[in-house]
Amino acid sequence: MTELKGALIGCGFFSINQMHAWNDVEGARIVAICDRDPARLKVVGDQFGIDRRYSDAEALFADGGFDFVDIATTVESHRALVEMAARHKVPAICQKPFAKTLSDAKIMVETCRNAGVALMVHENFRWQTPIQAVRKALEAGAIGTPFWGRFSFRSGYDVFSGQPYLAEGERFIIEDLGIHALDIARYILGDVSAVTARTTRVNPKIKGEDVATILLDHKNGATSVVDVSYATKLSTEPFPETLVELDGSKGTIRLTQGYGLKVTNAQGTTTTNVSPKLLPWASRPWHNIQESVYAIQQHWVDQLKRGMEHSTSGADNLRTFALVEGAYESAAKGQTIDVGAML
Ligand code: NAD
Ligand code: 89Y
Repeated sequence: MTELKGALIGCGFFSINQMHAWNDVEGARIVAICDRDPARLKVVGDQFGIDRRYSDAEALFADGGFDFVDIATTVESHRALVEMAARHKVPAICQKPFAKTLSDAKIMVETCRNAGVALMVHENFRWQTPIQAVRKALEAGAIGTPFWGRFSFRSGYDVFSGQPYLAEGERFIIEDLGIHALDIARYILGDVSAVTARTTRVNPKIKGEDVATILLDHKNGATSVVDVSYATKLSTEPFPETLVELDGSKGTIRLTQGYGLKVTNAQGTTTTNVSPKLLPWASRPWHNIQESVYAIQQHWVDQLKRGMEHSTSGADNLRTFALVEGAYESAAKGQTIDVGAML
């Protein structure tokens, strides 16, 4: 099998996971890295034995010699880097949040489409083993037709020590974390026609909202609640688990804290342990996220080789990103937002 060569831009906090995962992925390897911060470039270059190092993305693309680019920077640079990739006809993965605004995101999708290059958003939470298990149970018909769901991420984990920028933005939890839970809601219950949200900030040391409660009207008639909080102190810290509740015409699914999957229907109740694997380079409690990084990157390679669209393609992610923008607009106006009108 031909091995794809990749370049990674952005050697920060989360890129370490992506670099480890690239080592494990079959059919691809990273041949060049880029970061405008020389200290970070050196740390990642030395740790992963990458000799081709760039402080400027234009210089990286000008030299070329890679089949795809993995953009692992924070959101401010995403549009410029995706457009740069398109200009150089290089397929691109872009970290979440995809863009600062939905209109930027639409332009990025259009630019890559016009350039004929694949674009995938690194929206990895749907690739988590427990979320995949929920989807499989649903697809197997275990609870009939779902009519209600809850996708819940409530935590008191200190995310600010590893990612200090999260304390500084006007927007926080919906854009950073709620985006994943909203994507899972779409992945499990399908696309959304309307969104209603309420937000608040509990932690006085941060700028943005750290609690959000979002009501989704799904196009298939189901209703779901996406509730996220980084102000919730529990006896056993659940970070970074998304808990799921689904009620269907023939039964219920509960994904509970500690990675238990409980399916109840006419046959009774089965409980399965759907814990993620602890990959050799991973560490608890991040292993759930880390395993999904490996899964999405393997998916990138597999689909790119087949010439097929990715599960979280740029086009797909517009429909998740619209929920982020819709939730902020709803919270600001105290109104329900028509999602279809945004797309
Ligand atoms: P970070 O600030 O630690 O790292 C970003 C790096 O990008 C920095 O080293 C910075 O110098 C570099 N950079 C920024 N703009 C650049 C440019 N134009 N050219 C070259 N280098 C540039 O941020 P992080 O915590 O690693 O987060 C990166 C992204 O990953 C964010 O968008 C964040 O939301 C996302 N993230 C995703 C997950 C997930 O599970 N998918 C988890 C954590 C973070
Ligand atoms: O940035 C966030 C993400 O994408 O997953 C968890 C996180 O690291 C902190 O909320």
